[in-house]
Amino acid sequence: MGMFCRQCEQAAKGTGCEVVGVCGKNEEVAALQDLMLYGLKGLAVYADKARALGAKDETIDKFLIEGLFTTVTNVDFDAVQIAGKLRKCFDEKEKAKGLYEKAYLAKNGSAAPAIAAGPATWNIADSLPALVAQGKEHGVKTQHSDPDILSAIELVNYGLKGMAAYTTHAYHLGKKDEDVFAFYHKALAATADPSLGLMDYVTLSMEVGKMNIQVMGMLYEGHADHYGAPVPTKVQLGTRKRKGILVSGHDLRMLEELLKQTDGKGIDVYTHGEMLPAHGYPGLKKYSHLYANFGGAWQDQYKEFQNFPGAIIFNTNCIQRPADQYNDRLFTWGEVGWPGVKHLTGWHFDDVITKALEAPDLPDAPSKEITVGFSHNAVLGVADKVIEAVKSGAVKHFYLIGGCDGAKPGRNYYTEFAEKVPKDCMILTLACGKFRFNKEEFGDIGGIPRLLDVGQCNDAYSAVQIALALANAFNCGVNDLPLSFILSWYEQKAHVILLSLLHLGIKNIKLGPALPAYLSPNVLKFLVDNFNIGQIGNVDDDLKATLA
Ligand code: FSO
Ligand code: SF4
Repeated sequence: MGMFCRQCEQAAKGTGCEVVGVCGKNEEVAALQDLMLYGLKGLAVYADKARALGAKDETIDKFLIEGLFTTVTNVDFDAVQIAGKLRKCFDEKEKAKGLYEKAYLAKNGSAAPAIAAGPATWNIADSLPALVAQGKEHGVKTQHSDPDILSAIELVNYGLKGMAAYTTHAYHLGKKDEDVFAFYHKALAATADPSLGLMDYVTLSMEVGKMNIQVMGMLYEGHADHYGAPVPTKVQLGTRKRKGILVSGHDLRMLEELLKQTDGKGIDVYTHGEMLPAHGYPGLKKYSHLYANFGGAWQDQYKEFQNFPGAIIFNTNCIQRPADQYNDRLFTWGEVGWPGVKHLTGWHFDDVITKALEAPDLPDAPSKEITVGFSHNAVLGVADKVIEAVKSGAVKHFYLIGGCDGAKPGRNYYTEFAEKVPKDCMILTLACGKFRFNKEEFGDIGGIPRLLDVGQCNDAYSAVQIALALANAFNCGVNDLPLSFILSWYEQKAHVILLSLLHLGIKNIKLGPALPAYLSPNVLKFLVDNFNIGQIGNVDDDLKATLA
């Protein structure tokens, strides 16, 4: 019995969760998620071979991505729901096998050679306990006996998982790409190829980072095509006395559909966590009932949602075990699941709307306003001013203080760092880590706010565009800019963004609060030797080092 998972920053004792996940994942769900990854590898092996012969099927491509997303931290905790997805996984794997065999026969005039071992041969068990038992045979450590190679395989696995979340959001906005689908198949199939070695996987992990830049770019364009590029926008915090629905997650398309369906119904829609940047998009903020942002980062939901009497819906991570006080007002959607919580599929939100109308009004408690919407379009719109401010010495340094939040006390580092950044320096921020300091006053430099909220974690794409534009303007490399990356990480999306930054050659990143448990000493040494990546330490010392 037992489980082993070390895919997120919360990994117990800094090594891995072995009894129950710190996230709340039990061993049954852990085993089913391991089996999902195993089954998807089998699917990828066949889909990759089929594609090489010119045969493909978008339902297979799409399922692989949704299946990976299911296994991301704080997404799906519902064993029955995952078991259903496993059955679909098996069917899609068999479909990919059929595609491959048919294409092979057509090309060669003979039957395809059978694959005798590995995940391609997986046969689905017929009950939930049997699926769990199967999953236990395919745990994390079974992927390789060499700890360094296992570590490098995990770099790839978790990168693909994180990228899958972004690919799913982009897909919802009509953005998809043949090269991206093909890459998933190639990369995931490679993780099950016993002929590959350490550097093959390290190199592949950098390719995942590269592909993720393309995917984040697709997502950025999907958002901009549908809703216009974000613009600096003041966002109300708190609640007002009307009915309300709180939306948590990252999926803006889902929010848009809900806004359309609640229009004129006397319901306000609130953003939570990573939905905050929605307020900066012209095509979303035009809905006057997209009223405010409520609460802080994901790890505070258990307490904060008890003070939100309306309906609540999660469209992606990070969900936690709900309190009894709001369990019956809570809904999950997309890949998210929690046992006993009503799950919605498709694009109709009648159940949420009915629940919100039945629920009492929210308290009349509006608080302050904050500003969001500083994507690269907005920042580069004032590029002349920014460049001039750097040249004149009015701006000495830029800090990207971004990434995910979490429950560990060491995360106060990021608040303290932001507060101690000298007044002649600017702060770019993104993702949910900013909730630790985004309600503070940072002032401005020559009319440009010192704290610029670039957006969601995937808007790391925008932050990269800002960095590249600055490097271009100053005719230097990104590493030569007065720019430091102070990153907090939590789950696999943050991991894949890190891979993207490393692919771009960005050095001296400070990462915390802890380094990933899945980095073996030798893989970590590779990252330190090549990128001088380091763990956060003491704020004063780290700050001093960036300004040296
Ligand atoms: Fe945070 Fe959760 Fe956006 Fe993550 S809400 S922790 S890395 O899902 O994706 O920043
Ligand atoms: Fe532990 Fe994180 Fe895995 Fe959950 S996802 S079991 S907290 S390592």
